[in-house]
Amino acid sequence: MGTHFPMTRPINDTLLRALLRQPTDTTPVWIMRQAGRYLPEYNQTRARAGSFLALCRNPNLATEVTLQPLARFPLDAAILFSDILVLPDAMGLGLYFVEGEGPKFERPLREEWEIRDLSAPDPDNHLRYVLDAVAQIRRALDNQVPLIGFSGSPFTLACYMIEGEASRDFRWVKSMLYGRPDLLHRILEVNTQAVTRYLRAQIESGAQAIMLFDTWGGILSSPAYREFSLAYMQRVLQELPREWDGHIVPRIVFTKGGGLWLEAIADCGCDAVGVDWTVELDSAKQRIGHRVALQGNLDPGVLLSNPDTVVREVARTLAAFGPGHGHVFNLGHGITQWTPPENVAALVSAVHRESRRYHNPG
Ligand code: 1CP
Repeated sequence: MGTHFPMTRPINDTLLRALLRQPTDTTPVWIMRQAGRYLPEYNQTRARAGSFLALCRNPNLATEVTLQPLARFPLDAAILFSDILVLPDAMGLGLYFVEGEGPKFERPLREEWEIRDLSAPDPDNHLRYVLDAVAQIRRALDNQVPLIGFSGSPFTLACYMIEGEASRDFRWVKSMLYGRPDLLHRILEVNTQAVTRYLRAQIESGAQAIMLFDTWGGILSSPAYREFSLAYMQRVLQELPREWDGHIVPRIVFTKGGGLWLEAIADCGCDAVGVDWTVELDSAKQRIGHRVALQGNLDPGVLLSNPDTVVREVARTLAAFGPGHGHVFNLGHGITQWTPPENVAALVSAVHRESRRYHNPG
């Protein structure tokens, strides 16, 4: 195991160092959904694949689109091209996409027997195409920058599995949470095991850092967040190997809308906490910066403006974190499909240029 990738560090390891709050010369930057519809070359490859799911299921094409943003911009990390919903798909829920409407499941979890029947898939078997993509991307990267693997959080996956599609009100999830919490806990148990196995398999295939996307934890009350989302992410992180191939595998946890709970999130076993743009980085740093790194948090809407504005907002974000290590620059959520690529170029170069001053000793 692990023999394909002997104990080498990427040539550019600023991401891994920043996640562990070690010194770097600049602030590393990557962008959530950096491979995606704002890039014409992505749309071309997706058209060649036939559909988004076909693209995810083809390791050659998944590798190609993973590398596309890195060919354009000097980003400090690659992120596996896939989707959080391929895991429930491997659990038999039947993922499909309706053009213009987003992801849906053929068999959402509504009946008690469906929930009792649910089980965690074997990633080596049912998610082989993802693991093959991870290994192939690592080979293609040739240790230039580290590769981030990811999964949805147990709770965020449960939201899609129960609603059967994107939701605004989460009526099925909330009615189960308050009416039959035992059933929701049963789903979360299975998801926890599924996510743990899936992330471990990604690490063993070559992922050098991992991220839990808890996109919907922020819809919960504070006590419900701890009970139904955070507790299960903590269990995933407890079960994952801390090191692989002689290197620590840093963990990022991102709860969108989790600004109220930063202290609790910082205690869940992660190395870095992702923050959205509603949080000020200076106050987040004061609250938890002595324990974990911070990742974020430019409003993706800034990228809909112009390069000068982007540079100004980048400088403001870097200044909010201020001097010192342990900041990974990112957006506060995924990049939108209407982003002009030249604004991304301005963002990446501004982060590298403007951040030097905050890393100089003395
Ligand atoms: O039409 C297309 O080409 C599909 C658009 C798309 C893309 C590019 C989807 C459908 N997923 C992705 C890729 C993706 N999804 C990545 C790739 C790696 C990267 O470059 O960053 C990642 C990390 C995700 C994760 C993901 N999928 C999340 C968590 C992060 C987040 O944005 O909050 C969620 C919630 C999803 C579900 C999903 N998949 C796709 C869509 C449009 C959605 C959102 C559905 C909704 O609105 O609820």
